[in-house]
Amino acid sequence: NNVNNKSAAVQNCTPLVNEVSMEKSAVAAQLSQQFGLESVQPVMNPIGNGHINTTMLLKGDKRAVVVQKLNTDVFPNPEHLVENARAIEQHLTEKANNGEYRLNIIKHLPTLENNYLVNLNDGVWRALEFIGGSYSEDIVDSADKAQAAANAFGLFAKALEDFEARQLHHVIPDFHNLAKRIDTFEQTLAKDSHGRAAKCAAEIVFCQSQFSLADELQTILKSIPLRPCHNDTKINNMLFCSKTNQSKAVIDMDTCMPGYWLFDFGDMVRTFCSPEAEDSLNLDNVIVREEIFSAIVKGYVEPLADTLTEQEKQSFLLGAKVMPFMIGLRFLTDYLDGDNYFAIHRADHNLQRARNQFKLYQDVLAKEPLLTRILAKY
Ligand code: ADP
Ligand code: GN1
Ligand code: MG
Repeated sequence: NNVNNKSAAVQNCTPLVNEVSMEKSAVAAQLSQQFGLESVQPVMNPIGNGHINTTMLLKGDKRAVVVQKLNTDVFPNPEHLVENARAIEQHLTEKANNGEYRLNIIKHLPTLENNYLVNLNDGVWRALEFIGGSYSEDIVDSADKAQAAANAFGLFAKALEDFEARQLHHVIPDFHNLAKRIDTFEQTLAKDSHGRAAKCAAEIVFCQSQFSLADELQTILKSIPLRPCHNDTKINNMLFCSKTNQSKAVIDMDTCMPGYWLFDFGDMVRTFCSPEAEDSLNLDNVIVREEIFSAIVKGYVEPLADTLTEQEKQSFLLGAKVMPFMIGLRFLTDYLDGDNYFAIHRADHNLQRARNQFKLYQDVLAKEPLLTRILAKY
């Protein structure tokens, strides 16, 4: 299972994404046959840097598709995940047909027998249309690109404005419930099943000193509307066009659920603003770049201008604090728990990620007056 895959990956210091417990060529042949690629010798190689699923590009003689082995520890009900994503796909397609959505739409591909999931010995797989001429990035290198990516997430949110959020399954209940994340952290810390608490005493004390953020959040959430949300607006969940560097497609609909836009805004701040990757050890350089923050506000708010309530806009800064803190807390929890959730590629990887996210969170706090002024301008 995934847990074993992860420890093996760490021992050998090889990326988890390369790990497919069945012979890779056998998986490629079976998927190729099921999804009708009509290929004698399909080739399958990892793409992207996602932490959860195993994502591969499956190349046949005539066409290529993206295939993903779903992480069923994280998504115990893959049928629900696919139903959610397909409902959104269909809604976006209608919008695109009416000229109200201009981005590419990631479509699930059916098997020859018209199923969307394939059970192989090593797990559950699905196929997605491959968006060619595109690339994803883990670090944003210019304000223009930050604005383009934020605008894509804004267009996505706008297009889902009239989507009935209640029809979505709660694929991961309490995904952005900070109070629950804190409870889980405290329980994991009390167990300290891998004897790691002593190695991160300073991080534990720091995050415990910030728990009042959860109360602040609970209060604000009472004043803003529940919306259909993406819930994972990290920069590598947006594909850029290779030719124009403009936004091409919002991807990774796995966590689309009812939620609050402050989280989608906050996750962009978390993943666009720092010039360092989420797991960088160069903590001095893990900072909020103000010009990138401005670009996110501009890009995201523009498509939502008619819809966004004043309270919602005011809640965005809290989102910018909550997301780095909450993801840092989740990384630290997973570290204490023995790395069962996020794919890791080296020892202490989750601890390093947690330190990085807490540093970013501290820089958001330090720059709060400035960031508030930037938000107020739009
Ligand atoms: P995860 O759930 O593991 O984050 P994603 O769906 O985000 O998986 O995919 C991981 C990476 O694979 C993306 O960041 C992107 O680089 C690439 N990718 C995923 N889907 C597509 C697609 N349909 N077309 C092109 N590239 C894709
Ligand atoms: C995971 O799947 P991916 O890599 O896009 C995680 C997000 C975290 C992110 C941290 C289902 O996102 O919640 O913010 O890692 N997804 C899930 O990088 O837990
Ligand atoms: Mg992803």
